[in-house]
Amino acid sequence: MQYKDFIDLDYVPKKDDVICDFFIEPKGISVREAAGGVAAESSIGTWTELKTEKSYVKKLQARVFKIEGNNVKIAYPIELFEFYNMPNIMSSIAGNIFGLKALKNLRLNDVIFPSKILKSFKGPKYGISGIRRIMKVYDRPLVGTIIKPKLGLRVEDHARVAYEAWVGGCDIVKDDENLSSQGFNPFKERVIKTLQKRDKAEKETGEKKVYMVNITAETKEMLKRAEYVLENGGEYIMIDIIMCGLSALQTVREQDFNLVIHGHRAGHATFTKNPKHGISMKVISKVARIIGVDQLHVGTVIGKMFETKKEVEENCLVLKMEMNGLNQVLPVASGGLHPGLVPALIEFFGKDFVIQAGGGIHGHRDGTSAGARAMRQAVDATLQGIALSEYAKKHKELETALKIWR
Ligand code: RUB
Ligand code: CA
Repeated sequence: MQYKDFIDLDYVPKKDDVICDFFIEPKGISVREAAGGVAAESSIGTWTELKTEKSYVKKLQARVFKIEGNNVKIAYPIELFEFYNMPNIMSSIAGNIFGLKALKNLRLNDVIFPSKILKSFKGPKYGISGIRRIMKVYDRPLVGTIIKPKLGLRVEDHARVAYEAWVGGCDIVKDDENLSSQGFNPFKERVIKTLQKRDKAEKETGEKKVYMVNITAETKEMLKRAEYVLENGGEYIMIDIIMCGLSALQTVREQDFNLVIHGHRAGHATFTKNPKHGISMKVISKVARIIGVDQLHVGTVIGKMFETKKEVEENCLVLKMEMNGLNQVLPVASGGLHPGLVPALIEFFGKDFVIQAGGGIHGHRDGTSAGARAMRQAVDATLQGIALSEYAKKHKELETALKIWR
């Protein structure tokens, strides 16, 4: 078969097909031929005709069924994939094709997975409703912080900063993505001491508090760390899902631990940032949900990260839309956030999300507790429909925050 044989604009996709939306910019060939090349190289074809081809193999070909400008839709027969094997699926639809010389740019913008594939994965164990049950918070966004400085704090200081954040009003305290078990802050000691502070903060505030421990490591080590968190009374783990990989995430989810999984996406922008090339965060969000994260970073619209409003909207949509009964994933807004941005965040995200701020809490002039208080005040004001500047007149932490960050 040649590349052109993979084009069938009359084809009507079957309900079990995997459907991919690509943006294709060819180099030296037509979009049509390039599209055929993508379909071929991601299914049963290659650059030349083959003597080993059989008629039963041809039945498994992918088909380009729509070309609109540079946007191309390709349908893949479900038999091409092993169910419950996301690396296998992604190696086909997001694999070798990205390296083809005849393509200047290629971007996988969306994938529709048929229900047979969706059903084969576990999906989120807790999701939005499970997290709300654990937190006993139903009517407002959750407020979280990342301990800063992100690296370098010793265990005692790390635990103390966590405590200050909790008593100030944070629901969630999390490790940063690059803190694992360094000499200055070993994992086990950190878990014990920080969870002790969580207990103290819970007693003092009467609120549920959680510590999201970064277990990112080699896969077997990650499992040990997850067990350690569980044994010591933790409810949450965090995984750098891009760097650990889909398979590692699946291995952790597979254990069915009673632990909420927070997906950090450090590194995603290596392939999500260029709008013409790579894989969209929408696809990553879907895949992470299917495998089973409970919450995931999705961008902020207004913070320090690059994503457009449309991208963040799509990320949230695929985390929440009906998908074969999979639980909904809680979106996490993070990156450059501070109290002054809360009204815009709530307007965009609604109530079901985490407002997660590092610098925007620990950078408060009066310290972490004051920063956390300012954040909770901003949430309270916004939900009561009161302008922050007005609320700040009687809430000094918010007043200070609004002066620091404009
Ligand atoms: C934010 C932070 C997170 C980023 C990740 O810290 O540490 O790792 O949000 O980016 P700060 P994204 O609040 O000090 O900016 O959420 O886009 O994946
Ligand atoms: Ca970080």
